[in-house]
Amino acid sequence: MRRKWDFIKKPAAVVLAAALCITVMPASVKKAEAINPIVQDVYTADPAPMACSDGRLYVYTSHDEDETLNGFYTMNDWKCYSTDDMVNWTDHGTVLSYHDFEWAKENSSWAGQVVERDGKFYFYVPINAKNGQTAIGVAVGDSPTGPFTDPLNEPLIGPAPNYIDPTVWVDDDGQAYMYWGNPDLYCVALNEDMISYDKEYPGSDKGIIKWELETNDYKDLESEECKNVQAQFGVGTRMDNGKLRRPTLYEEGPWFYKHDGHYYLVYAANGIPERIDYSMADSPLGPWEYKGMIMDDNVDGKGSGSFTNHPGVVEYKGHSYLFYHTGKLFDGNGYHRSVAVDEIFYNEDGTIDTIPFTSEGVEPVGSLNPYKRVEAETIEYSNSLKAAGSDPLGKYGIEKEPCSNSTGGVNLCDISNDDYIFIRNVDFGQHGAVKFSACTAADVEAGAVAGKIEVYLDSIDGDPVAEYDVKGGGDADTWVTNTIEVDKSVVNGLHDVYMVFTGEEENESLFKFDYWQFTQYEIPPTPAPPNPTPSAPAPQPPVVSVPQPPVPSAPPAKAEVKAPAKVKVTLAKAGKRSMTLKWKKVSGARGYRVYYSTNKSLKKAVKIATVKKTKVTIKKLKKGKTYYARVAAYVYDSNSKKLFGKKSAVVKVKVK
Ligand code: FUB
Repeated sequence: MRRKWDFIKKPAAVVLAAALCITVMPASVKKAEAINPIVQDVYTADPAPMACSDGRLYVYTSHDEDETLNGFYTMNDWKCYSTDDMVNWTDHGTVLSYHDFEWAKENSSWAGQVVERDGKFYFYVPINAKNGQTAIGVAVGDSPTGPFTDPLNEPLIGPAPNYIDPTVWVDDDGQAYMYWGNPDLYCVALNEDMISYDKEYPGSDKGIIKWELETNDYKDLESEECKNVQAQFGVGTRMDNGKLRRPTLYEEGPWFYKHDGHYYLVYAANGIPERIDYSMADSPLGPWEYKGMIMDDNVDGKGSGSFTNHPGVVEYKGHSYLFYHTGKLFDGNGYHRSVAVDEIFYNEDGTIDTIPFTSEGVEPVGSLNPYKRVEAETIEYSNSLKAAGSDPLGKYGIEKEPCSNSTGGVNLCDISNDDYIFIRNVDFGQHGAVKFSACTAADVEAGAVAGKIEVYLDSIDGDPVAEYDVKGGGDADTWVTNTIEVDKSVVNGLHDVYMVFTGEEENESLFKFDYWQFTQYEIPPTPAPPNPTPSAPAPQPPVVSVPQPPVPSAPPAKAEVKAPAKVKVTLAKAGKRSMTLKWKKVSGARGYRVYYSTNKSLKKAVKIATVKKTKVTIKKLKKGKTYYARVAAYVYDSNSKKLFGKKSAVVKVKVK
């Protein structure tokens, strides 16, 4: 049967087509296949990433409601998503709302940020007080996903005009600072409790340090003070009603952090439409030095689709990322924004290269372990969300809801025939999987089949590797977990996984899906060698029976796996901000790891790329820089861990 998604190809094909500038698919399909925007079922804005001590990267977002009221931001809560590979994102649902602040009003839940300190999570948000003025509140939680509660029962600061967009950084000496504001910029030094600030901070006005950035503050644009703020935040020309309103470029949405000894303030800049600019300083309170643009509002003649932008910068697994928002999701615009991510690069002096907004997003920095419980809401994309852009009636396919299962979180719901989810880079290991389990709920009689989950590897063409019958438990909220067998000779190695849901054509709510898990094949213990041939029996003393403790069984013997041979690189060629490497195939290799850096000895700032083929093109490199690279092959050892062979000789490429 031809399915409604038969024409969709693998994301790799889309990326390749995009790279070759070949238009092979309708734009809507390309959107569905790309990993930017990273959230595709609701509109999200103002991303605030946090690399958590639990090893995951969390991104907190504000939320543009589907229905925009009074032609203005309609925003009532904040959402949270996490990943540990940068491509598969787990949805943690709504983690904070204006209801959590008794003193606050609806429709003003704007750009927040979460900061971890001493095992607690502090969620700083701008929100209007009941009198309608902006204010900054703080809520505290014991886990990155909350619950968060307001310990103050009043704003941390404000209400006052234009108190929006707080950003917090805890410096190396333990002193935390919070910047905020549009169009003026403010900062306070937070106390150690993170929910109050030092009202007597030297040089402040009752604790507040202010950078005056509006024209009104400077009758004389040639004044020392005006020139001083322009040196810190650039020379701006934003006009309103024919009058210059901003003599600087700073607009709003500051993101404050430290990297490699330099302090950074990255912010929305240059009026409307906003781009992203940055300033640097040697100390947390400046003076700042304006450094330029990081992301334009227009790339190749195409706008981002949103008149605002909002940065969030984070270091994760050896990479630096810029989170931002665009209007690129289906039906997107300035009040229907969507969070995206691209990698950013620092030059040796700490300055940051300009990057475009992309639809490809970033490369994976890890693989997904299918032998641990995986939430069904952990996906790279689905054919049935807003991103697919194929829903003329405005009823998007798969939805998510708070999960009624005892484990909480969210689950997938409103699943209909031929909807699918896509999970990238799933590592089944060398020995493979023998079982597949899923936890679902369906509003059918106990034991009756409500639909199927078909699991495909790498492509939805061909045969599924698992066909799981979703059975009911009697009502829509009785959760049922079943297990089926799968063939380990097929389900092994690294794959992208499609889970396709099938069932009655007309039913728009076949079942709900909470989580899934595979079971790994366990190598059976090697049988003990036979006893040596007994020699002639010696005379024996009388037998006395003594109770013996049970003998512990020996751990299963593991077959020894040899490391693969050294790689020989045959081509190292420069491209425009890219380099292409080719090497000879190594017998038995399951994949290759490429190590590259601008550091000659390949000891510092080394990045890696893991590939299956004997060729790679590494993109987004620094223009004009010389890169050094080496390649190693790997196999899987008996514990399904990668076992690397010797690295190739170092090759050198000067990027164009
Ligand atoms: O999301 C509402 C406002 O738009 C934010 O607070 C600003 O940073 C801009 O993104």
